[in-house]
Amino acid sequence: MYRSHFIADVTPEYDGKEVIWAGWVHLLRDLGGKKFIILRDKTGLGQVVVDKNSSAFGISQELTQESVIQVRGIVKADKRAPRGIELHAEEITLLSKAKAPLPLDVSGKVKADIDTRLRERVLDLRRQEMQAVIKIQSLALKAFRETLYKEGFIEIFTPKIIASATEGGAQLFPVIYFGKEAFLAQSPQLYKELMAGVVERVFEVAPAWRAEESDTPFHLAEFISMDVEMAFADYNDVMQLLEKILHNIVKTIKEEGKEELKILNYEPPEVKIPIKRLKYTEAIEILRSKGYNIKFGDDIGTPELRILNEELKEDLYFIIDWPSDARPFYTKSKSENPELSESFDLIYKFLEIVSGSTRNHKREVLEETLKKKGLKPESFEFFLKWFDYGMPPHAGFGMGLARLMVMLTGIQSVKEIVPFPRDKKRLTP
Ligand code: AMO
Repeated sequence: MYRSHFIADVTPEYDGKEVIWAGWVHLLRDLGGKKFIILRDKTGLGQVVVDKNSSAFGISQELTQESVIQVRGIVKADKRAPRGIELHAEEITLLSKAKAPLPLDVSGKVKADIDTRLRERVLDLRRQEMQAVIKIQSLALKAFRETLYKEGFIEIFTPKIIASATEGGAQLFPVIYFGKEAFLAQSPQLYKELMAGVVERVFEVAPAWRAEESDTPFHLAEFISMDVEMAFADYNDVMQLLEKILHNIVKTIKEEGKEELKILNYEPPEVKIPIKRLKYTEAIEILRSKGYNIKFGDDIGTPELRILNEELKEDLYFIIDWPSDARPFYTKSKSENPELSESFDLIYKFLEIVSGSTRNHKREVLEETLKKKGLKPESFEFFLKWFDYGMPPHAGFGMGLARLMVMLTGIQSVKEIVPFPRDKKRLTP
């Protein structure tokens, strides 16, 4: 048994009892012949006191910051100590000695730049702030899954080595697959659609890969995509589902992540339902009225999104009904105006977090849109074939976890959020 209690579980009521803690040496201090060890475990920090005449004193002299130790001792209630208790060490076992000096200060007193932080990443992740980010992300995933289970969705996995592009060809990572060319999945798009044609309501949380050339704070070469696909539904239905999901995610984090939000000194925005829906054509009009030279069909970039955010006075808004030409081949056009599509992006301030649509569910239409986009229907036969055998109308969306975390933590770069980010410059650690 390495420990009898986590640090935070020991309260002043334990006065006089023996407990065993295990964790990392966060800080060390010498004071009047005594040694103070601030010990850290996953629940927080606790104070260990080593008296000069304790048999643990000898080994305490050898300790370095971030060494891993086990401490057996007697709890003393003391109002002056952090959390009202301290542990008087009787025995210390050194489980793993850390080299000194550390390349990065885990206590957070000495600030490091982002390149140092990413290079010395495991030490950086041990900092309180990063542990809070990791915990908030886990809460977001829990709320995502719970909301979907409640709505009758099933979690699935789809292949990550695939035969063709789904979101445009330029960003594909090729892999050699038994001598043939294959690619890392940019998105589970086509397979999640096929699965919606089996069990109707599916979701997946999995990595996706894009060989992004642009080095922005919001692009990664590998990101976790939270995907949803729903049969017998259109884009309005999935936007409503997304509103519920986001509402529950923020609620869960505010309720269960109070400590973590306090550490980050951040409050995520309330998700007011319904979230504002702005038509693409209205967005273009607003931007033109502000002097932007933007025409129908153009993408709406970050500077333009910032303007919309200011004009709408909403931090969270949908831009709906994008031009059909600007969306992937699987996106359904509006029947009354085929120039526009049944599609949406969810924007947080100036950042696209989610993208979704009603899908084409007729084979002839898919073949036509593939050709229009210069793609060969034959290359997609593995997908199209199943549209001959009963594919229900369906809709869905994909949400980038790291971008969602920008909204949930206030951290302005996905590279700081993801534990081991992959981008053009980084393949290790
Ligand atoms: P899209 O290409 O818009 O849509 O991607 C969906 C969401 O994934 C996130 N994202 C990224 N996050 C970090 N780094 C990247 N390089 C990156 N690229 C995308 C964004 C984005 O909103 N198949 C469709 C979704 C659907 O319609 O179901 C798709 O992939 O948050």
